[in-house]
Amino acid sequence: MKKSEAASRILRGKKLSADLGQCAEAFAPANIALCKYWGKRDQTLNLPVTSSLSVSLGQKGTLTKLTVTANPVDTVMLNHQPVDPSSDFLRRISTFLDDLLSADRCHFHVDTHSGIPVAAGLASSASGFAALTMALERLYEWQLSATELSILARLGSGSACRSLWQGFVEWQAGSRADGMDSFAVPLAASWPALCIGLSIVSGEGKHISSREAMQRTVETSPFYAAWPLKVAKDLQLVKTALETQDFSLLGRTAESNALAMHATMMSAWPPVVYAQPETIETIKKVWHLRDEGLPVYFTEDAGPNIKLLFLKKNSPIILKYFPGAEIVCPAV
Ligand code: 2P0
Repeated sequence: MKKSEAASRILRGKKLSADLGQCAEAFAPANIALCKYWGKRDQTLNLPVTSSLSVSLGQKGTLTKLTVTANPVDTVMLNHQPVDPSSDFLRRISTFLDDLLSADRCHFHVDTHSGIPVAAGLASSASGFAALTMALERLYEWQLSATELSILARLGSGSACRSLWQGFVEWQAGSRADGMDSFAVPLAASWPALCIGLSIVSGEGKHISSREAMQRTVETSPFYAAWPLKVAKDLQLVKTALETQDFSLLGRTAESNALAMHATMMSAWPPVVYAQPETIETIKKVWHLRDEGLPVYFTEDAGPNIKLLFLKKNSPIILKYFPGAEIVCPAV
């Protein structure tokens, strides 16, 4: 099924035209998966093989303003800089707008501000497509449900469906071919003491997109068959950890899940390794500190940056050992 067909199941009968100069803006947080999404059962609709669970990053995310223009094409500004019209970044936004609104739609000036390095494994496409979806909802006054918005955001980028909420969020994989049962739901859990430390090893773009890397993993890794079994177990463990506020269980499950995901990529062919030497150094430092009795764990996504997991009371000592880390305590 085409994306436009899936989108029209939600937008059928809704207003798709707008007046020149009309504008709307929305913010969406970035999210970090504690149990990862890695592999699709449908590449066009971004339907995942497994469910996943994330925590959103509070005020760290993307603010996007849409303005209807008379231009024959979309124009995009990212953090006050014009984006190259031939770039993948702009093409993905325009294609998403075509899929939702049809190809003979009006065009937009998209002014977007991202508080995170784009394409460095810090979920910038997640907050970007979630913010864009919410800005469209406001501009057209569609009055869609959160579930419907989550499905639309997923068509832009899988993990975007989790960025519509703060706190802990589960993306339910679903099984339908049209993806109408593949959306995220916010979880009731809260954990004010939980902190995430963003340790930026490198703000450089990825050498391979997560889209391509996950497909290669599904197709060639001999270990991929084990991944859905690992996720099923880890999802339950993360949920138990959230219910019982068991930090050690949360930390070791999230860390082990991330390492298992990277093991599937490393065993793909050609292999995919996002880590840089500084990534491994940071991981070893985490393990050393844990051996010394400090409860700190990590997770890593499709990039070289490490996200530290620890409790608020340990923030001073974390900052001592990771002086450049940016601390977010998001799950209030
Ligand atoms: C996650 N990642 O669960 C996993 C962990 C990266 C590693 O979701 O192809 O940008 O647009 O659906 O959402 C990044 O993948 O991929 C991602 P597409 P997306 O956060």
